[in-house]
Formats: sequence, structure tokens, C-alpha cells
Amino acid sequence: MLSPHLAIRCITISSAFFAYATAAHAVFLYQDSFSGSSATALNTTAPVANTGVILGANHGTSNANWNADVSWKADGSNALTNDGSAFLPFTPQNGFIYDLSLQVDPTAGGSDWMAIAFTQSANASQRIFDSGSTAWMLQRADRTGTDPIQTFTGPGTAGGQNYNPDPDLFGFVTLHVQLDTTQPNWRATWYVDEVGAIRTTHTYGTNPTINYIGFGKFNSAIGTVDNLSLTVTAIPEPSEIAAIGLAMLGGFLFWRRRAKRQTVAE
Ligand SMILES: [Ca+2]
Ligand SMILES: [Ca+2]
Repeated sequence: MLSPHLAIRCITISSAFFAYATAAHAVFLYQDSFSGSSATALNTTAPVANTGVILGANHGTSNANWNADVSWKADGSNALTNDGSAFLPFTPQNGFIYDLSLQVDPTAGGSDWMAIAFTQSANASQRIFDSGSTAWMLQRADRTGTDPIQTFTGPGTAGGQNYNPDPDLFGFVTLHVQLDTTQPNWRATWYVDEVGAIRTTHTYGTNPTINYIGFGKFNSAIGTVDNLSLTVTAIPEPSEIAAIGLAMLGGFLFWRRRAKRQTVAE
């Protein structure tokens, strides 16, 4: 007979093991804290974490460099009053959850804005939605209007929805779009990390074509961006979870038999 103490230990260890085996681990594909100089162009510099190829699927490109408009500097600042975007290659695969986020602080420019996006093409000298943006969002320089933050399903400005936080958000705001490819029809959810999800998850009828992630600014918006992050999270297949469960059951039975034998020997 298994002692109550040992039984509790077995259950505790099994639960911990199961939680570990089925937990989703996010891995950085790209990360950039824009620690370069304001005198250096962002264009052709490399993000800090740049694994690109992981988990046996090519989500991005190893050793990719920014393809950025000349207005963006390596410290994440932009002081020019023109359209300008910045891109890194990224190809989503089926079966993952991708989280793209960036802190933006447009400090002037009225209703002009800064944005993050998944895009089809990479036109650095244009507005980001001119690159076939899908699942994207913007923050206007003017934070006090009725539509300071907007989300779009894409392509371009299709499926726009306003978000008006109260109280208004000032300084750096973390824009965050999650792309979920674990279902046949991909899904997007928009977050402002200070307040959580700001729009009902959108399910695409036709999955979008995505070849890049990027950020950009429109017209007279000037200011700074910081801490770009693109992570990928693998969700274990149901068959993998079942296999882990069977392995654990086997281990538990072996342990119980051994424990029983030890009890008899004592
Ligand atoms: Ca920085
Ligand atoms: Ca408001």
C-alpha cells in the first residue's frame, strides 16, 4: 500500500511535470531596445535578439537587419516630418502564437501617428499601411481626442476601430498585436499593455499574406519608439500532450511498484 505521504509526493511531482510539459514557452524571434546613437541610422543595424530560425520552422530570417527609412535613428528616435517605416522579415507558420509589441511615444504631430504592423511588403519611405498591413494598430500624437488609438484588421485601413482610453495615456504606450495561427482560420487580438485587450478577437475568413513585421510613423508625427519584441509560442499538439500523459502514468506505476517493494523489504 502506498503511504499517504508518498502518494502526495507522487501527485505533486506528476502535476508539476505535467504543468511543465504542457506550458507554452514564448521565445524571442526579434528584440530591439534601440540602444544605438541618435546620429546613426537605424537602417541596416541588427536587432539584439535575432534567432530567426527556431522550433524547426523558419519564422523569420537569421541575422536580419532593419530595412528602415532614413528618418529613423538607431536610438529609436525620429525627428523628421515625413512618412517613414522600418521592417524585419517574418513569415508566420501554422500552429503558433506570435506577439508583436512596441513602445511608442509620438510627442508632436497632432492627429498624425506611430504604428506597429504585420505587413505583406516593405516600403520604408511610405506609410506602413501602404505595405499591405494586416493586424495593425496606431497611436496618435494627440492623446486627448476621441480616437487616439486605432486598430485595423487590414489589408490597409480595412476593419478600423477606434479606442479611446479614459484616463488618456501619455508618454510611452505599449502597442501589442497577437497573431494566433493555431486554428485553420488565423486570429488577431489587439492590446494596449497598460489596459489589456482593446478589441474583440478578429478571425480572418482568408488568412493574410505576411512577409514582415514593422513599425512606422505618418507625416508630421515625431518622437521615439522603444523595446520592439516579436515572440513565438508553440502550443503542444493534443497527441503530444497524450504521449506525455502516458509516459507520466508509466513512471507513476513504476514508482508505486518500487515503493511497494521497498515497504515490503523494510
Ligand atoms: Ca531604448
Ligand atoms: Ca480619452
